[in-house]
Amino acid sequence: MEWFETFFSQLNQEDPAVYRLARQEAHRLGHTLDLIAAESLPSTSILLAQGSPFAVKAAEGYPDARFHAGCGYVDALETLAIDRAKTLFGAEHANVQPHSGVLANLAVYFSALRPRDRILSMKLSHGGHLSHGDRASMTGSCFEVKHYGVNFETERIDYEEVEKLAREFKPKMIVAGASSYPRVIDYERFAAIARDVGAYLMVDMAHIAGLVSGHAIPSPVTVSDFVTFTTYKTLLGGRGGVILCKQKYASQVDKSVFPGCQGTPAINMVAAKAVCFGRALKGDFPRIQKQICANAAALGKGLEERGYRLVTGGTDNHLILVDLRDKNLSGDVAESVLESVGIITNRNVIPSQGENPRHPSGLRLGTTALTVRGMKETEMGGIAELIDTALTRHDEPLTLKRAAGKVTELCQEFPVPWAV
Ligand code: DSN
Repeated sequence: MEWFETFFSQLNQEDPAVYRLARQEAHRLGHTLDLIAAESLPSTSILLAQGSPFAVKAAEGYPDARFHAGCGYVDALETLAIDRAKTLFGAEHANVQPHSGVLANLAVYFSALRPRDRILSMKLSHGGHLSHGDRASMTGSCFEVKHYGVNFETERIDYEEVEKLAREFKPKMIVAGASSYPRVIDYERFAAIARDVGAYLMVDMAHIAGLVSGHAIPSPVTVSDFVTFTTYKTLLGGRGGVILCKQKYASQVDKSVFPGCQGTPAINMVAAKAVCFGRALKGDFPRIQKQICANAAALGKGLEERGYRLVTGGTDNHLILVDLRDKNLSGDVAESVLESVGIITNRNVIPSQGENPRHPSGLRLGTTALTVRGMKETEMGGIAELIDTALTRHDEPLTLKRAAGKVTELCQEFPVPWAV
């Protein structure tokens, strides 16, 4: 692509070391199959928006209330991004400035809670997220946190346990949302529990925001006090976080983002968010989102047919969690065998393994990036076969070489438009 070559040639003149790495990364992206559930494949317009003149501007504050001059176009851009986010999700208020999902979560906590207040959230090892009060995150040291988890038999959220814990612990905020949970979450049930104990409900829909916007799965927006998400996963945008909330919390949320948690926003990322929401408001977006789910289901079915056990027995969204214990393989070995043939995945804990196992026994697979490349159920069947071949015959160099060749063929048939 012409713009990409111009970018590379400028970079090469200025900084050959960074140029070489950027070119290698673009080549890696174009010649591997990305099954990381937290990634997608941004369009050329998203990449260009991130590198646009908006990268220059310091713009502390909000539209029409900035601490720097020269913000006329920036104000119009941020207002456009906010309006599009509100329309897309049917939200009363949106803040598009958070640099990341973690910062969006922090800003919500500090907008509604005081240090040491209580949070009830999903356990990391059951599919939650570090920023939901895990010990390793500062969210775990600022607040008093208790975790709920999944039922070991169904491997689904145990709403009765959530209810019981909420009544005993009396949290000020309940957090719903996960990063490796393959099932739809019952937001109405969470909202009822939160109402019952007088807690705020915050939903972190980072992984599934695209699916929600495309009506492929239910939305948490109307029943929650606060919703956070990132734009670079199923929403197919660039990096960065967003907060949605009821109008009555708008001012406290805005103050918590700036000046509470951040300084000047990254206006180039706000530009990419505007482009991302504009794309998601177009007619064919729901079709892509439904295909992401259909592909995840097809990939799961292909693996089940080859004897793999899926956590919860399947998926409602963009990801599957494969339990490798029957296969006598750890997730880290599986991850590196698959990488050696060009299939990029990540190891993950299986809920019943308990906290911090030395070798996670699961593999988390997501279908967003492959779907954006145009792959459908047939290709998912082929990829399930490739995964199985690589994992079961990982000590046969020739078999791995043949599998890598098939990955290359698939990459050529479904190219990444801007990769080299
Ligand atoms: N939340 C992390 C993940 O799910 O992998 C990164 O975005």
